[in-house]
Amino acid sequence: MQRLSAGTLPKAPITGVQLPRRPGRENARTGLVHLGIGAFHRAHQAVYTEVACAATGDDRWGELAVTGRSATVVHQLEPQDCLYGVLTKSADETALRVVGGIRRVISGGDDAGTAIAALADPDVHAATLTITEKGYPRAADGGLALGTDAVTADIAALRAVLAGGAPGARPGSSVGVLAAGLAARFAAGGAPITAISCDNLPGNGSQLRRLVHELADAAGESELLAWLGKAVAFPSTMVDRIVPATTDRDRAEAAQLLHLQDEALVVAEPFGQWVIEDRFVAPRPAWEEAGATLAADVAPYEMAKLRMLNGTHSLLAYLGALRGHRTIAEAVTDPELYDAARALQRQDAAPTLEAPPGVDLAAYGDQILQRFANPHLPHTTVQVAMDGSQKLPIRLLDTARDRLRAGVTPRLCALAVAAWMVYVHRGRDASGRELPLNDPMATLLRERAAGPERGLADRMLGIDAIFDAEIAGSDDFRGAVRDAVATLARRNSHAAPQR
Ligand code: NAI
Ligand code: CS2
Repeated sequence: MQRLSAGTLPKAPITGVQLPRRPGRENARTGLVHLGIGAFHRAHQAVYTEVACAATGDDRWGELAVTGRSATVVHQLEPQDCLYGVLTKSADETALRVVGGIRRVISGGDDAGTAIAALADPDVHAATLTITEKGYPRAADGGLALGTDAVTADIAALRAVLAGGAPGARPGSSVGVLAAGLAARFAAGGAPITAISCDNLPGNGSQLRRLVHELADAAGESELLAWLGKAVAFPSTMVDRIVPATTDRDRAEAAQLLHLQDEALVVAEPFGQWVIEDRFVAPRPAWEEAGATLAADVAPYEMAKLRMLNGTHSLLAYLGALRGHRTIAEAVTDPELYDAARALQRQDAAPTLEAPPGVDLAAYGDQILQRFANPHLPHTTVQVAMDGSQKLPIRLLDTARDRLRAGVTPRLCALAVAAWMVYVHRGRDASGRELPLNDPMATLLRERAAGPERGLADRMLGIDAIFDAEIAGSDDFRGAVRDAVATLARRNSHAAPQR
């Protein structure tokens, strides 16, 4: 079967497939840079841009897509002239849309210079990022992780750009690539630009702004720092669409519809939501034409989503994986786990939230559980389980802290945390199937998890990069986690030995 490309696209069937509708794809100017071209961006922001440009005829928004480090997506997209499909799957629909907004894809490692030059281009008015929670070089207090190799390289690269771009000074992180690009933009005249984090972080725009500003400050570049404060906006966003890693089965299904092989396919649920803080200093695509919400305050949307959806996702991922459920859909249709998930939403998360305008939190939570149950979306428990050291503080411990301050013990948060600890400790599910530990802190986690299950909670709660003094110092929370670990141990007592 031929591969999808600009040359073969005309051979695609005209029914059953939505083809790129934006005018003059071949001559669209590059107006956007995306850092972290993964599955989610292709199924979310890039689709909003595609629909917005088709609706308005605006041809300013071609995109330069930059990977984190891996060149895999480069090899998937480049031979396809950066065309790819989004396969939407649910009980009610299977639909394939071919997206044509990416004009070029490069590796953020080898081609950082190209990304930096693009960010300096006055025709580029916005940058978006989906670099994962671990892509932000933060210290425990949320500030810049000064002294790390990545940040040291970021500072050197930023200085090199301002000194005329010494060769070889490659940034150490994607935030460093952004900062070096902004420095190049400043040096080239300083046209305003908006940098938009689309990662699952609370106050993601403010966090990105803080890191970029602290990089300029650490480099001693006071004029750049002053310019950043005036000419670069960092709006926060809430982003939502379940986009699992693509499987070969997905690719085969899409090939049946497209009659072409698409190695860059992404798969997603029908639901999508994008709430963007209306804080822009430069032009942008008319994303609201595609259903995005521009809001003065994104926080209520962000917190509701991170705590009601992502926190519940993690609870289901760890409890489900330990029980041998391969997918989130299997886990959430397990009655006991469904009840635990709903209780986490209603007893722990919802009381900490200000409902976004017009949102009934109970109904919002039920809709989330229905979305999780989509049997056509192979979202695996182990994929959601990855990077727990980065995710738990955001989606469970912030909730727990608020409940403790209200004088309530967050038992479901404690259960989710305990399930994560047992997941790390056992490394196998009830049937002995290995549970992979994919986490930037894996070495430390394995060290702390080693040893008898008794004492596991105390050993893991001692990791201060994850559990701050308030959480670790709470006897109520510690007791609840210990009890939950003991309960899980009794449940899985027949399971394979620890990792
Ligand atoms: P992915 O694995 O397909 O892509 C991740 C991207 O981030 C890749 O370009 C990778 O090169 C880059 N990356 C990974 N580690 C990095 C690091 N340490 N520094 C810089 N770049 C790094 O993952 P996907 O599905 O695209 O998700 C990415 C992020 O999008 C998530 O972490 C989350 O913050 C956000 N998101 C994902 C959703 C989903 O359902 N997949 C939904 C909502 C938000
Ligand atoms: C998931 C998220 O992998 C995970 O951690 O919880 O990627 C989730 O699918 C999205 O946030 C849904 O919008």
